[in-house]
Amino acid sequence: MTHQLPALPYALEALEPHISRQTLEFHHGKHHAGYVTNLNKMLEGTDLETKSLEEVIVAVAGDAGKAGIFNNAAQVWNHTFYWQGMKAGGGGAPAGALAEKIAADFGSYAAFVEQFKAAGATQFGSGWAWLVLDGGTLKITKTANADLPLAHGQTALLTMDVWEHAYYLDYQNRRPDYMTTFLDKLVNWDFVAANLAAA
Ligand code: MN3
Repeated sequence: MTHQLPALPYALEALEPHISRQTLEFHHGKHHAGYVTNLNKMLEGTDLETKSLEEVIVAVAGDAGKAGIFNNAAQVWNHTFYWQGMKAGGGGAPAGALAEKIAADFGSYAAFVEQFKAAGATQFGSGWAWLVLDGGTLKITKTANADLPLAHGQTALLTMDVWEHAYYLDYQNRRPDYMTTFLDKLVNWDFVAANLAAA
């Protein structure tokens, strides 16, 4: 199959002032689009050409000879997932069953926030911070570069891109400010709750 760049689930300026139109133009229109283009080129004529994105990722994960395919396929998946995890007017503590699950597995929402920010802050260089479901328990993880929970038998519920291209135009080197804004103003908890319910 030919992989497509999915449209953003909101307008380019929808996340302003927290994430600018300019950041989304580059991040979605250049970076995410570039991974889609590269992936399609790499898969052309191979036996992976007919596979779904998830099937490609699982098939090449851990295969050093196919790291280029893994990196581009995973980055296509990661960015599509990241966009869905944000919305205008999002952020703050969730409600309902998700709030109860967070309290049960982390102790409190504040403890979740602390762990999630720590994962993003301690990911040296490029990568992602995640809320995942692992064996029925919520956990915080971080991955380097393109790596993702699907390659580790975990179910992703939420991700935060901590590559510099995600925040540099708006926050320069202040990754902690971007992370605080992501949690306080942008997280789409409806998306996270739906992922948890479907897991
Ligand atoms: Mn990115």
